[in-house]
Amino acid sequence: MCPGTLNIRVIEFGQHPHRRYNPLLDEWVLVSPHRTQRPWQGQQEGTADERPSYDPTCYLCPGNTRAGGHENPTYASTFVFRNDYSALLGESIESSPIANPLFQAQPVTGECRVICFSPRHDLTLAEMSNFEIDSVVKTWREQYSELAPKFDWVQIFENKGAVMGCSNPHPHGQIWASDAIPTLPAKEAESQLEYFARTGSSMLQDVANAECKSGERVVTETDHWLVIVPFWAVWPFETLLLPKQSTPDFNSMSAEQANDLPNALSQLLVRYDNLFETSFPYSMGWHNCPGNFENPNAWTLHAHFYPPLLRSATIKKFMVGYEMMAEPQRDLTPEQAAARLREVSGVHYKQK
Ligand code: H2U
Ligand code: ZN
Repeated sequence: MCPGTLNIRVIEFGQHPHRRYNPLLDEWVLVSPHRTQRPWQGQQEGTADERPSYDPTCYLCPGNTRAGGHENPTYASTFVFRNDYSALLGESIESSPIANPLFQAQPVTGECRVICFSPRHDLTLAEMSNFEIDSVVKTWREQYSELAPKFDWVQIFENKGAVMGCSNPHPHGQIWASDAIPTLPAKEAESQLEYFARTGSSMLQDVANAECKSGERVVTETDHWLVIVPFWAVWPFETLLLPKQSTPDFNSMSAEQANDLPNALSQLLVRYDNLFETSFPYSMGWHNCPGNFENPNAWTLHAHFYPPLLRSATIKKFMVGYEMMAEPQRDLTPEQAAARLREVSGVHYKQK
C-alpha cells in the first residue's frame, strides 16, 4: 500500500462483525456472522411431539376440569376464560408515598385471560387451516375491542413449546391487560411518536415500504401483510409481521386486512415448522396502539415472533453472557435467516 493511501473498507453484512440499530426500542445488536461455524456440545432440546387429539389430563381440553376447579365447556372452536392464576388483578389500591426515589413502586391493575385456539389438543396454529386460524384472529380482535376501552395496554401473546416455558401443549395464548403501559411498548410508543414528529410518517410504514422494495429480508408476503426478519433482529429467526398499509390497531384494521391475516400467519408458521421439521417454538405477541395514544397515526399494528431455535430442532440460542452483560448478539445475519425461511416449502411437512 502506498504511504498516505487510506485503507477504507465498508461493512459486508455476511462477513464483518458489526452493530445494528433497532429504532423501535432504541437499542443496538451485535452481529457476528463469522461465528456460525463454531462447535456445539451444550444442551440439546427434545423434539418429541406426538399428542392425542384429546387428553383427559389436559387442563385446557373441552369438558375437562381446570387446575382451579372450573370446568371447561365442550367448546368447538376457540374458548376464552379468565386466568385462574392471573398476574394482574382488578382490585385498585392506593399508591404509597415514595420515601426514597431509588426504591419506587406503583400500583397496577389489570386482567389476565387464556385463549384456547382449538378444541384439538394435538394441533398448533401452524397446522390449522386458514378457516380455523380465522377464528383465532376473530377472537383476538373481539378481546381487544372489549378490553382496549378499559385498559391502556392489552397484551395478546402466545408462548409455544416447552422450551419457551409454555406450561401446556394444548394450543393456547394469553391476554394480559393493564392500566400501565409496560416497558417495551412504552419504548416503542416513544420511538414511533418521535419518528412521526420528525418525518411526518409512520416508522413501520416506512420500514414496510423499504423492505417490500428490497425484498432481501422478506420471508413471505400476502396481499395485505408482510413478514420480515427485521434488520435489527436479535433472535436467529425473529420475524415482524406488519400490514403493508399502516393501521394502528385491530379495531382500525380494514376488512381486507382482517380476512388476509390468517393466510399471512399460516404462511409464516408453516415455514417455521418446516425449517427444522419440528413444531417450532416461539413467543409471539401483538402490539396494538395503546389506549389514549396522542397520535394513533404514528403507531403501526404489528406482531413480533421470537423463536429461540438456532441451528436445528435441538440447538437453541441462549441469551446469556455478553447478551446479559452488554447487548444482544447474533451470528446468522437477518438476511441469511430470511433467505432460509423463504427457501423452505409453504406446505407443512406433516402434510407431505
Ligand atoms: P402458558 O401460555 O405459559 O402455557 O400459560 C398458560 C396459562 O394458563 C398460565 O398463565 C393458566 C396459567 O395460569 N392456567 C389456568 O388459568 N388454569 C389452568 O387450569 C391451567 C393453566
Ligand atoms: Zn388439551
